[in-house]
Amino acid sequence: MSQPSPVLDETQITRLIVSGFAERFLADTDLEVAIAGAGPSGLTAARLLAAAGRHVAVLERHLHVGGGMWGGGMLFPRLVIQEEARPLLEEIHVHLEPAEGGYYTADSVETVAKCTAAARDAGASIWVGITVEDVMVNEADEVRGVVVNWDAVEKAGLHVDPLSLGCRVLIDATGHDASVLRTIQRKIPGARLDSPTGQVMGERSMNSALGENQIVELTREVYPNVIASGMAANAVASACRMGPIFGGMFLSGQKAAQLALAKLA
Ligand code: 48F
Repeated sequence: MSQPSPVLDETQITRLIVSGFAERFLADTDLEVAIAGAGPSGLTAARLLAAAGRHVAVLERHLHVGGGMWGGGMLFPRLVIQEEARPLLEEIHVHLEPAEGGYYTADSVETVAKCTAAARDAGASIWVGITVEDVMVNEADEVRGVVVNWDAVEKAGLHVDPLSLGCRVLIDATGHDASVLRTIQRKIPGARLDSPTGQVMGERSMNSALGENQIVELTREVYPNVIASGMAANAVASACRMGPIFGGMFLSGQKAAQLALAKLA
């Protein structure tokens, strides 16, 4: 016979939520790697770093993860992926359908779910509803952490001070806006990023072949302790956008993880 359910105790439920949150959040105040943005590049970097035993957290401003994956192309929820990125998706059991031209297609909902689950299973924290609104710097203006707040606070325009999480490496995986790097150039006088102008130049109009070719090479440390990944890497250097072909995003996340591991070694 099944046991009767305990009488539900609302205050106990409250304690479980607050203590569970506090325990994990406190542990994440001292990170090896902080990743801003839970799109394909950020989730891939998080999974590979956590699998390598590193203390890593993803901070995502929306209440949902996945970035631009959900909508595929123009809300048609399919992702197109090239051969080079196939192993990164097969190792997390995403079903890839071979298609004409040597491409593969995948269901975007399944891909978001499996990238997310794999990153969590590997041990990465994923915080949603939290915006990276600034960075912490040392005397030499090198980045040594992220400054975070609830996205709801930012949206409501409330005057509420943020909190800070330390990290040795920050990955800007915030997509087309490269929003963390733009904050660095706005807030750190004289900050020069590794781009032809020393600034975030903004992405160039679409050319899928060029954009996909450039993205892995452009995934690099663009400011001391800050690695640009995914579309943020192309946006820094005025490289092309590529539309709904996603292989480069997963490969960029992989390179960002490799670069972060090298810095932590
Ligand atoms: O845009 P997004 O999916 O970035 P990505 O990994 O992938 C790009 C593709 O989705 C697609 C494409 C394919 O060819 O071009 O667009 O480069 O995910 C970026 C995530 O970062 C979050 C944002 O909500 C999104 O989920 N984000 C942006 N700014 C911040 C942030 C911030 N300041 N703090 C936290 N999260």
